[in-house]
Amino acid sequence: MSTISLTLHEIYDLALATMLANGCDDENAKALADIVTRAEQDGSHSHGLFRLPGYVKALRSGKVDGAARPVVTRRTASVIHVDGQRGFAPLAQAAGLPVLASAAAETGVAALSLTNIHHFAALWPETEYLADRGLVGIACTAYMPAVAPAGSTEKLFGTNPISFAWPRPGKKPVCFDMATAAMAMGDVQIAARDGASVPPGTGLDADGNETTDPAEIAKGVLLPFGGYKGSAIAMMVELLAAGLTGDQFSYEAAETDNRDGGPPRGGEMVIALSPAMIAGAGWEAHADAFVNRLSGLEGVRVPGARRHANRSDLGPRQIHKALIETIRSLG
Ligand code: NDP
Ligand code: PYC
Repeated sequence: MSTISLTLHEIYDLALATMLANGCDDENAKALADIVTRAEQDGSHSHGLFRLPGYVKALRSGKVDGAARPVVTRRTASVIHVDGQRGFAPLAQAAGLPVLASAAAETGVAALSLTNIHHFAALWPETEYLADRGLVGIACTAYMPAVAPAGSTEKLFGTNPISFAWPRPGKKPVCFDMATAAMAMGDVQIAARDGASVPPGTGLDADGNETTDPAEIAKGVLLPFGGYKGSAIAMMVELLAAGLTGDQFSYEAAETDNRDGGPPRGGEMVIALSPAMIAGAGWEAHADAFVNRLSGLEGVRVPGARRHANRSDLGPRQIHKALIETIRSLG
């Protein structure tokens, strides 16, 4: 694979310039460039620069308002809503997460629903924001139909990611962030681009046959991870991200989306819990003993550890050359 070396500053500047050149105002462009750069820094390759062409398509088609100003409403002491006003998710999250964190610190538990947003990123930035403030974070969002529920070969669920972060004061949080599909569509697309195969059980081709060819899966369906168990979690994500926020289920998003290749409109649910208020004094040491027991087992690493190790490397990143050329042509 041919690559180009870019520093984190160059990645940020490229993302910022591309968004500004395609209709984002300063605030939206900066929020997006930040999310893209942090994804590349952490090695979340399928949700960093790889997503920029999709963001640009959504701006150019007029689906997304690059100058959107999210509106935050605190409905009760612990229920917060952000209307993203048809913008990309990062600015809406930046507006809502501080309100969510202070509500959870006051009341012990708080929920943030985001609607009218276009989410195309990883979810760990939301949950780690909360964990960095001593809170447990849970976030999920739906997408467009890509995954066949267990028992079916017809797609209904999105790839429906869910992230969970547990705070460890003075240390990096424990954080998982995963599609409920056997593999995120972004990673399937990257495997197809790079001529790689994917593990058996990832998806089916357009005729419903098992295949390890990612290009065939992109034309067919993904499978949920873990059979009916992952399917149940994907269903839960639909209900939390759409049923509970009031925004679109994945199948509804498919009915209204203009198919420009950018992120559809949808909702996101973010929940914050205060262990200090719920478990009380000593919660840090109690949970830490568990995490240490877990990570001390031969062959085990805690989720998030790979990203956190990448994060501490501030050197240049090797980015797919054709992707950089595509992005530069959009600027
Ligand atoms: P992965 O399968 O690569 O990883 C899922 C989680 O498992 C990560 O937290 C990862 O931690 C952890 N993990 C991986 N390997 C191990 C291991 N050997 N031991 C312990 N933990 C491990 O992610 P997915 O492909 O499912 O998802 C990739 C990204 O796609 C996510 O960030 C997700 O939010 C995003 N996505 C976004 C969507 C959207 O609509 N916005 C839709 C679908 C996906 P680590 O990162 O440290 O390796
Ligand atoms: O990788 O499946 C995915 C995805 C969908 C929306 C954003 N990422």
